[in-house]
Amino acid sequence: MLTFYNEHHAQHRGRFEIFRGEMVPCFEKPERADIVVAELGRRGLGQIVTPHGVPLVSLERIHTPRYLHFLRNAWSEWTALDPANAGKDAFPAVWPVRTLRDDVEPANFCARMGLYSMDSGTPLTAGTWIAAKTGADCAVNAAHALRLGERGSFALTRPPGHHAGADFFGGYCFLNNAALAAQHLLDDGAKKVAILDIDYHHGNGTQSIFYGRDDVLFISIHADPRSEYPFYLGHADETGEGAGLGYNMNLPLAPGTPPAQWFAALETACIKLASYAPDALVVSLGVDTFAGDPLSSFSLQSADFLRIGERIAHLNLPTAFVFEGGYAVAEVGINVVNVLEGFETAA
Ligand code: SP5
Ligand code: ZN
Repeated sequence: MLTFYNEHHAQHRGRFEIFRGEMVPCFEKPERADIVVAELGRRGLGQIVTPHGVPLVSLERIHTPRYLHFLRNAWSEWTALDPANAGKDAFPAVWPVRTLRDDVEPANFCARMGLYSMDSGTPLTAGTWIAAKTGADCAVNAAHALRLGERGSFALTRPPGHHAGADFFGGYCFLNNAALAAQHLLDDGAKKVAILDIDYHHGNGTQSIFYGRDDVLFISIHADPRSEYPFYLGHADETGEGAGLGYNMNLPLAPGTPPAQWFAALETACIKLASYAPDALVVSLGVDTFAGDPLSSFSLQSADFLRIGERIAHLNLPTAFVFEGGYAVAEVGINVVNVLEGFETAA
């Protein structure tokens, strides 16, 4: 397992998110990745390296130029509004919902924050761009490692990516690392790629990016969006559109679904993956399905994560793992590395 570690991740450090009318400390915090890298080192699961920087045109393969331009300059615009903003995170407060126009980019910074976001739970901070960009570097490097013959690779980065769409941030995500990895595999010669998203939350950004395409199969196992974030996408009847019809599979599970049923969904996903027979697989690796996770109602145990890695290994596909959610900080290292170790030992 070759791990690409985002050494700039801690520069993205949100202070608070809004929850039930209050500002609460961010669940998505730097300690998450610190603990995973420490556990990886402790278990000796292969080399941990820093990624080569990829050009911005690689990001434009997935994200729109105007969104990237916004994200790169957002912090300097925010602090230009008022020097005192340097000590505060930036949040959106207004959104172009149905009947409002999203084709005219407003000059007003707050209006653009809303245009380019989907929720108010994702603070933008001084180091968001450098952390997100270096994370994208990790993802593309992890994908490229497969093209160079690695059997498994890992993009160890935060902030996560799977909720970010072509032109919006949200759900703690800014750049869609898994989508960037999949696109790089295709751009480097793969014909078919699959993305398996096992985060507790539906990967709405990834789904939306590939929804009309048949060169990327997207499969997501997640809590039913009727009751869990991201709420407005992730239902079973979303199967793709146009050329992409049949290349999107959602396996929503009721809140409180026990591990046995979660693994039954994984089996369904793996059968579909095997029949698609991609050249490579990208796994959106969220471990917020863990019993002790503060954001989730599933109840996987730490040992279950070993089984997940083993099952994925049996697909016998070059596989790039990309870190997504997982907020039980004390166990996040064990759970993530268990997946990777399960994958390695089942080789
Ligand atoms: C990548 C990822 O896992 N993003 C998840 C985004 C979830 N955002 C909504 C969080 C709602 C907070 N609910 C707090 C429940 C406390 N018991
Ligand atoms: Zn999640």
